[in-house]
Amino acid sequence: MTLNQSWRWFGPNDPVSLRDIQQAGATDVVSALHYIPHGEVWPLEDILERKALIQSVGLKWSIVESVPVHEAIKTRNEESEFYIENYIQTLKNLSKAGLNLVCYNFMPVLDWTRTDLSYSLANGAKALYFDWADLAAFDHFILQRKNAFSFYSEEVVESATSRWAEMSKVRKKELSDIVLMGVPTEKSMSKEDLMKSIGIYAKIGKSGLRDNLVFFLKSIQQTCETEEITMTIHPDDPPYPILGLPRIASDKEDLLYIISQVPESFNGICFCTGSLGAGGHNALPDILSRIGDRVHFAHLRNVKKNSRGDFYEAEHLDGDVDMAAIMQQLIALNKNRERPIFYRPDHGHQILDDLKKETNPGYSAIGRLKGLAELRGLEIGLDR
Ligand code: DNO
Repeated sequence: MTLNQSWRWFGPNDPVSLRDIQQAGATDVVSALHYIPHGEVWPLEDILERKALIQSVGLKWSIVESVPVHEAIKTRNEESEFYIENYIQTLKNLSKAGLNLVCYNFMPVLDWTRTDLSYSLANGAKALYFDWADLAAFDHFILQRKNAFSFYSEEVVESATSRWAEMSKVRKKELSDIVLMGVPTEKSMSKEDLMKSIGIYAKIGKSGLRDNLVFFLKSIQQTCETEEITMTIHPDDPPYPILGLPRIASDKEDLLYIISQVPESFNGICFCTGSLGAGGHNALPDILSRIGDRVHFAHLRNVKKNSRGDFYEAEHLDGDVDMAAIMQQLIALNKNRERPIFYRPDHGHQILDDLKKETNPGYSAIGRLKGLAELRGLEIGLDR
């Protein structure tokens, strides 16, 4: 049995069509009902409609990414019970529709964070970039968080200050929009709401957030077990606390903790090589060797970091992540599975015709097509 190649599709508004996905060589689709506000129940008929649409071209909707976890659950405030009930109902509806592999994250307020969405590479391709000095500039000058600069190294503060002094108005606005942006096609957050959340999470801290995750998992456990649903948590991206927000899925210790607290098999992991790989503290083959039996889904993507921890998204087989080593481990893990491990080429460069098109950041067609082709080749070659 080979690994399963899937592809993220944002739905009918995605500029990448289902035909494109098929032509790119994927068999399975990763999708979500992004138009439903976080926390609301996904109606069964909406799920079935999306499923039918995907099936109409001969593809299969196999993974739900993400069923977002409402902030009330992450902060476990007085509304959390209501939102957990909603989450459970959504899981039941997904199961009725035959969907039983779910990806989610437990990152406070912001999903993945970058500071530049069109970083130019030497060959003219565009990639996503995360720069600590830009983040510090956002934190101190735009968000104006109290003592923001005290959380960064002197070197980062210096470059943030000088960069800000020369930054155009347009770039300042762009930087702000990029940091406040969440998942493409979903709503961005406001500066004011972000500040409010930072205050709430400061009180919760890392151990409080861990407790809230464990509580959430235990609350949905019975449903997952009855409905045979596997949950896979996506690691923090980047795998560091940012803007004073705690992080609980950033490294080996975090992931082992999550498994140890909720050891039942429904509690799985989405192994994202780009998110984990952005952390200088993370040795990916080692992490995968420890948590491999819990990995049901992988996001395969590469990053290149500098000594300060800034990084850009590199080509899938280039960069700091030894993709061949990871692929070899995934192939070995997959041999003992009843259901194949799914992976998707995560993000891709904006290249060729896509440079002229409006695309969802990280999710243009051609860069991912290239990534998928390389990953498939790698798998077949290594498995021979
Ligand atoms: C970024 C994605 C994430 C991921 C969520 C999972 O490109 O990998 O947005 O979908 O964090 O909940």
